[in-house]
Amino acid sequence: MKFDQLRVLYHQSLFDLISQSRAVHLEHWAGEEVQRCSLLSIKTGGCSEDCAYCAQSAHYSTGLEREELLSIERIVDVATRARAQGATRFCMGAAWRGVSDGTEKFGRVLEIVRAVSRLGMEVCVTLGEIGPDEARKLRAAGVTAYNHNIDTSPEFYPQIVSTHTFQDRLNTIAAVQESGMSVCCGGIIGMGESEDDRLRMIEILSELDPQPQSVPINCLVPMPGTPLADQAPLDIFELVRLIAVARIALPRARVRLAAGRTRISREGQALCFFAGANSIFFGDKLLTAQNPAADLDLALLRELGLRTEVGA
Ligand code: SAM
Ligand code: DTB
Ligand code: SF4
Repeated sequence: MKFDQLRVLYHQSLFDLISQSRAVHLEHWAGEEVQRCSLLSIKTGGCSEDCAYCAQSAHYSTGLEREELLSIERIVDVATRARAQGATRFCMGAAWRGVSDGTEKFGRVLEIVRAVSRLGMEVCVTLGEIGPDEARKLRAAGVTAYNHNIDTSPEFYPQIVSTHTFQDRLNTIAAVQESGMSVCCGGIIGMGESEDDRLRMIEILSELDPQPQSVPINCLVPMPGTPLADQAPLDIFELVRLIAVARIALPRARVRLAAGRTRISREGQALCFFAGANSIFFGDKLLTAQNPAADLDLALLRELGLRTEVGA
């Protein structure tokens, strides 16, 4: 969908907007169903990139302890527990600029993927920049989805990252699309970008061909030591409006209410689900930041009459 259309949608009265997005949602999805994804940082900190929001960048002193790539045993153990708690998608993140075929670390990642994919969940990885060879091999090893966010508009991107470009992000996404893995691509809001920047981001996501199958909307978690540590929290209605517009522009995508839920009230989250969000990260931790406690999330979903796919 084009920017001008998105702007008209976004600036309607809130109730008109969410009525419309709810109708689109119900055409394509079971309205009461929410997917639970579990996240694990398999390689933490020390990243060469300077993404201004990220606790894992080596450019900032964030107090985060750097860790090497976790062992297969450890990862399979965490994934098995996540499955037992009801997660149907397991996402592994690595603090790398990217990864290349032929390196030892890529070989280890492939082994990890083979082991985790035997557990029967959707397997998602987010390893930074990759090309067609890496994408093909990851898919063959059992990856179902690759997460690579455009994060914001192309116009605002240079204010957030200087060590790689928006076009670099698009190139990786193209390689993933070509490989046949599904694409998980979204962004972050609350970094100081304008509402128009957010709509430009939705425009670009919705114009990808094919559209991404999964769209995480992260609210900035201000990490101490990063340049964005003091950003004010986002207005809840701006978030709800963006989710509604994302639902309308990307009707078949899972729209994930991703990072930052600890600062959103139960009522706010309820509005996000009504507006079209149908997936969350589940479990007490994101990659390095806190997520709401699993029992609180289960209680919230239960009270709202929302159903998770498997388990509870
Ligand atoms: N290094 C890889 C990359 O940049 O693609 C994968 C990991 S990176 C941490 C994955 C995504 O997490 C980022 O693209 C960003 O959208 C999100 N993220 C990271 N730090 C965040 C924060 N403090 N608040 C909200 N989202 C964040
Ligand atoms: C995504 O869009 N959000 C997740 C996942 N993809 C990898 C990561 C959120 C990270 C939040 C900050 C942290 O835990 O350090
Ligand atoms: Fe590195 Fe990814 Fe964090 Fe950027 S977002 S600093 S690439 S881990």
